[in-house]
Amino acid sequence: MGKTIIISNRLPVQLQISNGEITAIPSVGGLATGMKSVHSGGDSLWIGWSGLTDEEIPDELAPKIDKALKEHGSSKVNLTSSEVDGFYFGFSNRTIWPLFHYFLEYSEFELKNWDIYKKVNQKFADAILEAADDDDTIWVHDYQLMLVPQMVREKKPDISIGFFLHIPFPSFEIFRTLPWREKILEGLLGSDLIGFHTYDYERHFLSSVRRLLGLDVSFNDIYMDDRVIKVDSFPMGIDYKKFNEAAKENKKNQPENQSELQRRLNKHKDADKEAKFFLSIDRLDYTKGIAKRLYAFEYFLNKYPQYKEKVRLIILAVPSRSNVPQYQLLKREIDELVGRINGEFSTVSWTPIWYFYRSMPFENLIDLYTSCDIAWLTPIRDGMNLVAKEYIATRTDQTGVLILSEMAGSANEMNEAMLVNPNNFEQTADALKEAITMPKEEQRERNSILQKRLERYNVEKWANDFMDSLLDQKGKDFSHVAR
Ligand code: GDG
Repeated sequence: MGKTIIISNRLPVQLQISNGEITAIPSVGGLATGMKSVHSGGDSLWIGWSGLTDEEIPDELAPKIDKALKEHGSSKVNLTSSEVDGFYFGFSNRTIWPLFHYFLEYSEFELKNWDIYKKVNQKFADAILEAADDDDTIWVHDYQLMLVPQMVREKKPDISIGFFLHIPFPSFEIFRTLPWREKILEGLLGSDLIGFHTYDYERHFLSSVRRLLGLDVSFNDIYMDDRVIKVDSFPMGIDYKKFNEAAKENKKNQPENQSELQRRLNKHKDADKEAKFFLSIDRLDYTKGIAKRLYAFEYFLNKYPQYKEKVRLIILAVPSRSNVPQYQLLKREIDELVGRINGEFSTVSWTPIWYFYRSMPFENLIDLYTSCDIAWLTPIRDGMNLVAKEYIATRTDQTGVLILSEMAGSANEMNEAMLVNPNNFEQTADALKEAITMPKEEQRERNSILQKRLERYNVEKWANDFMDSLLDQKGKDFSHVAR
């Protein structure tokens, strides 16, 4: 068996240039962690964009960068700033991202961006072809690279290719509006295995394949020429141990070792034992429903005024894609809403919303998870939502309430959470009240079930299941099924 090649838009390392020297710092994100079991040792390679455009890399530093990346088992695809604009900010984030999250009205169908998307996907495919041997296994990640599987298949017909989509696959009625819908499907069908977070996304994809390409689909197998492509769901997990152990350490922290944030949170809790903290953490993205959550919070305070001065909503909104206009508009809307609600309800001793627009270090994330009584995560549409899983993993005494949107992929595996429709303010306000008053015993009952599930189906298991399924698919003899 050959090596494993992982391909994603971004590499799992961050490059830092200082005084002509390069440092490559491994990322701590979910994907990088999850792939550890696959991307370790000498027999794997990760191909992706470094985050620096060609214009940002001085010629004399290019070899140093390649060397630094090689030490992390990585190799970069070079992109110019206009390619990043058309491929990443353009087609990926202004066409596919909104469309696949059902924001049809935000989706732009620009021929120019589609052309750049194709060109950049070819760059990624070429980088794979340059590095790959016939017995290698290729794992392509996410919506930025949907044409890559077919581009590789054309040149290496027998190589093993898997693809995983981290965002929803929309229903046929939405997907059919894309002018390049057949091309996207054909691109994906270069794979041997196509994975989604949920069974619903899998069904939507199969339905589009059947209706747009007229291919034969039987159960979760697609018959195409002399190939059989398997489609399956692999709900992504988290590094449960990492979050759980970080929370245990956090609890042990003496005041002198605590972060400023943790000290402040504790001070407020000590001052009023009845007070409750609601927690909202997302990238600042219109799919995450942050503005709706703020309206629902206002509705809650009006409907249940007895909780004024008793509850506090902590919002961590992580800056994201801030040069895409929809994101700039959303930022303004959220800034205004927070200002308006705080202006309307604040008293001399109470500010209802604490709003952080930034990315926080991991330790502070754990401070928030462990200190907040209720996690309120209600995306309008979300492929999975790992924050919901991380919150539960940090609840070492098993208390805490998770209010989760039905529209998050994770809701499928987290039935013991309080599931709500983010558009239903009445239901959400009632859920908040129920969460505040939920007996600790009930919280523990719900969370112990969730924790067991998350610990078992962790991110390493997710990656291994996908790889096993891909190897299994490759090992099958399909010569008799050619149709
Ligand atoms: C996409 C899909 C799918 C957040 N703020 C900070 C921080 N985070 C970390 C969280 C979590 C991750 O970022 C966010 O993951 P999500 O799954 O919630 O959301 P997306 O970024 O939209 O991810 C999503 C995912 O891919 C995986 O397939 O679940 O549906 O949209 O791990 O912990 N980390 C730090 N500081 C922060 O301020 N350190």
